[in-house]
Amino acid sequence: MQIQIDQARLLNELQTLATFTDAEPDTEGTAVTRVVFSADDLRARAWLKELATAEGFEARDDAVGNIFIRWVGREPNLPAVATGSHTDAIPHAGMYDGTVGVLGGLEAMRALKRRGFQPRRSIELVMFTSEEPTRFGIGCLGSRLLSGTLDPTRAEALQDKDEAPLGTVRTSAGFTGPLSSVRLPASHYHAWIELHIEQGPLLERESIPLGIVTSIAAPAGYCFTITGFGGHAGALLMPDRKDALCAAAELILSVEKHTLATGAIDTVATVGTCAVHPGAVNSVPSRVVLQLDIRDTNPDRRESVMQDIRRDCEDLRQRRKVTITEELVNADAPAQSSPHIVQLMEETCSSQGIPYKKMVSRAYHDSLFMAALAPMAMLFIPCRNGVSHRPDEYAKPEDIALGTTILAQVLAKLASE
Ligand code: HGY
Ligand code: MN
Ligand code: MN
Repeated sequence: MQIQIDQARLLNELQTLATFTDAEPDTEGTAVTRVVFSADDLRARAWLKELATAEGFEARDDAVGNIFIRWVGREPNLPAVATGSHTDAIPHAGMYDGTVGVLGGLEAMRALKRRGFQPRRSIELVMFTSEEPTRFGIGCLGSRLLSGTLDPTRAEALQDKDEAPLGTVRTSAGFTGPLSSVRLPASHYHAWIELHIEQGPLLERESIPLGIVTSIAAPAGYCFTITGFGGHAGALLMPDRKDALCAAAELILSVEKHTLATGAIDTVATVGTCAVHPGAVNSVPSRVVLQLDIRDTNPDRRESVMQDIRRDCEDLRQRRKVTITEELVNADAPAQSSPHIVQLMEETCSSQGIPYKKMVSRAYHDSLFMAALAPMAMLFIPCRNGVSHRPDEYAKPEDIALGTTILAQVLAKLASE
C-alpha cells in the first residue's frame, strides 16, 4: 500500500514536543528533560491530545495517565490494533527516544486516513505514563499497570525523591480513579507494535534503515544500601573507619567484574546512581545508596551474576564491618516478538526492497509489557553513533519517515485482519 508520510509536519511536531522541557540548552544537540507529571509533561500531554482530536480521533486518559487515541474502525467491537510509545524523558536526554513512536504513530494514522483507508479493526495510539524510571524508580509504570505486571497497591505507594507517593502526584495531576481500573483484559488488543530509535549503533554501522525486533532483553533493578560508620575526616583514624563509600566502590567494581565474566555480550549491568550520606567533603561517608540496572536476554544468566555479587557483598560485610541491604525493584522476563507480526514486517520491507535487520532490543520498552497483553513486535530506526539518553541523540528525517511508513503499512495489514 502506497503511503505518503508528511515528513515536514512530523519533524516539526517532534521539534515542538522537544520545547516542552526544563533542560538547560546544550551545545551538543537538543537537550530534553521531561519527567513524568512535571509541568512540561502535562503540557506535552495536552498538546498531543489536541493534535489527535483535531484529526477526529477519540482521546482518553486512564487513572495513571496513559493516553489512548483511537481511530474507530468499521467493526468497533473487534479488539483493536495498537501502537505507541512514551514522551517522558530522563534528565538532559534527547528528543527522539519514545517520541518517534508516539508522533510517528499519530502520523501513520493520519497518513492512512488521508489515503482513504478504512480500518476494519480500530487503530489505537497509546502514550504511556512514565516509561522512564526517573521519578518513581521503576520504568514502564503505565504499561506495567496496563498488563497487570505491577500491583496497583505497590504502585500507588511508590515515592519520588521528595517522598511524594505516586497516588498523590497522579491525582494532583488530574488522574483520579483507582489504579486497579488501569489493567486491560488479555483480549483487549489484537496486536501491539512500537516504532523506536535503536539506541544502539548496529543499524547505522551496517547502513540498514530498519530493525525488526525479535526479542527484548529482560531488565532487573536493585537498590543496595551500604551502612558504615561516619565521622570527622580528620579525627577518625583509618584503622577505626567503616567507610560506606569505599565499600560501595568495591561493590560497583564487583558488578562490572561478574558481568564481564559471563563472556556474553547480552549481559549488561550499570550502577547509575550513588547517593552518599552525609555528602560532605570532610565527613567520612556513613551511608551509600546504589541503584543497579542489570539486563540480559537470558534471565538465568542475569541471576547468576546477582549470586556472584551477593557473595562479594558477604565478603564486604565481614571485611569492612559494614551492613549491606539489597532491595529488589524489578526483575522482569524477556519478551519474544510475535512471529506473525515479524513476518508481516519482513514482507512489508522486502516487497519494497527495503533492507532490514532482525535484532534484539537491549533497551527495554513498554512493548516488553504489552507482550503480555497481545502479540507484539517493534520497528527500530538508526540513531547517530548509537547514542541515546543524551542531547546529541539524533535520527535522520528520512529514517523517521521510512520507519513511519512501514509502521503505517503494517498497522493497515493488522487492522484488516
Ligand atoms: O532504560 C531503558 O532501556 C529505556 O530507555 N527506558
Ligand atoms: Mn529511554
Ligand atoms: Mn524509550
